[in-house]
Amino acid sequence: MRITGAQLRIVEMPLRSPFTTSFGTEDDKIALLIRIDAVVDTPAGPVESTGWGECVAMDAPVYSAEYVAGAVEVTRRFLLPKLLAAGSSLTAQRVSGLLEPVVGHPMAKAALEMAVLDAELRARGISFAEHLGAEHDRVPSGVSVGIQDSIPQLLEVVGDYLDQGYVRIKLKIRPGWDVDAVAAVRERFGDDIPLQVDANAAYTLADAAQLRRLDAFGLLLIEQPMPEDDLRQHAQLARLVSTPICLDESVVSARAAADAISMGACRVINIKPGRVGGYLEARRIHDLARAHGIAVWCGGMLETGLGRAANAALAALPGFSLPGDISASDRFYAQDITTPFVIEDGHVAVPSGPGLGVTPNPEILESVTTWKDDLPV
Ligand code: OSB
Ligand code: MG
Repeated sequence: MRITGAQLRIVEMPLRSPFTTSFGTEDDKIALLIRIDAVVDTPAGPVESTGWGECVAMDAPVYSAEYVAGAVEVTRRFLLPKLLAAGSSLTAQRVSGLLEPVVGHPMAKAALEMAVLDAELRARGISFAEHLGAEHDRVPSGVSVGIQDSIPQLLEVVGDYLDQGYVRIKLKIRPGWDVDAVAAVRERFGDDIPLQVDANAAYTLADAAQLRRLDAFGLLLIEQPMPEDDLRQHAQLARLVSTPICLDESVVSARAAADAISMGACRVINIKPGRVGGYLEARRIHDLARAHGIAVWCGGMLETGLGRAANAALAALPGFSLPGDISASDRFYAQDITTPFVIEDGHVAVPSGPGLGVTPNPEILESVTTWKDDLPV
C-alpha cells in the first residue's frame, strides 16, 4: 500500500469516575489517534482505504516512559517518515521492521502499525480477528477496579460490576491498600469469584512478606508487583509467594517475554499490544507463551472503542486462557467515539467487519478532539 494522507489527533474524554492506580489518578482519558489514508493493492486492483490507530500512551510518563506529546513528536518527526519512505512497498507486516531503527516508543509504533493494518484489512474485507487467528466470536470480560477512598466504597463498586456480569475482578493495589481490600472483597463476595490484583510496580522485594499474605485469598495472580526492569527480583519473589506472578510493564517485547519465562519471573503474561510495539509482536508473545505453557490475557489501557475493538480481536486467539481487561465501553465512558462495546452474559463481542470493524462517529470524534494536524505525505 501507499500512504496518501496522515492525520494526528488528540482526544480528551471524561472518565465516568476517576481511575486511581499506584501511579496516580486520572479523571480524563487523553489519547493520540492516528488516521492513515492509503491506496491498497488488492487482488481486485488498487483500493482507497482508511485506517485508524490508537496510541495507548498516557498523558504523563507514569506507566511507562511514553506520553501523548512525546508520541506526537516521535510519530511526526521520525516514525511516519520511515513509512512514507517505503513508498508503495509498505505493508503492515513490514511496519515494525521499518521502525526498528528508532529506539523505544513501542506505543507510538503500535498505533502506526494498527492504522496501517486497519487500512490494509478494510481494503481486503478481512477482520482483525480473522487476520490475527481468532478462534472465538466473543471474549470473557474482566474489569479493572481502581483504588477507592474506602473499603465500603470498594465493595459497592465491585458489587456493581458483578451485577453487570463481569466474570473477573482485578483490584489495583499499592502499599497500604492491598491485603485488607482483598480480604474485604473475599469476605463479601466469596471465594468463588475470579479475583486478581495489579500493583503497577509499587512494591520491592522487601515487601515479600506482605505480598505473601495475599496467598491466603486464592488469587488468580499478582500483576507486576515490582518495577519494570526487575525481572530477576520477580523471579526471586515467585519463589517466595505461591500466587502466580503475572508481568505487565516488564514485558516490553517478545525477547523480554522469553527472558522472563526462562528466568521463572512469571507464570502469566498480560499482553498489551501498545506496550510491545504492535499487534503482530503481541501475537508472537502469545505464540511463545503458549509453547511454554505460560497463560496469557489481554490487558487494557482505557482504550476508546478503536483500541477496544483490536484488543477484543487479539483476546479471541486460542492462547488467551484468562479473561482480559476488556470491559464494556461504559465502564469508562458515558459516550464512546465508536458504537459502544457492551457486556452481555459476561462477554464482549469480537467485531467481525473489515479491519477493526468499527469506525469513529465523526460528530462525537470532533466533539472530543482538542487538537489535530494533517501531516505532509
Ligand atoms: O496496569 O493494566 C494496567 C490502565 C492504565 C494503565 C495501566 C493499567 C490499566 C488498567 C486498566 O488496569 C485496564 C483497562 O483498560 O480496563
Ligand atoms: Mg497492569
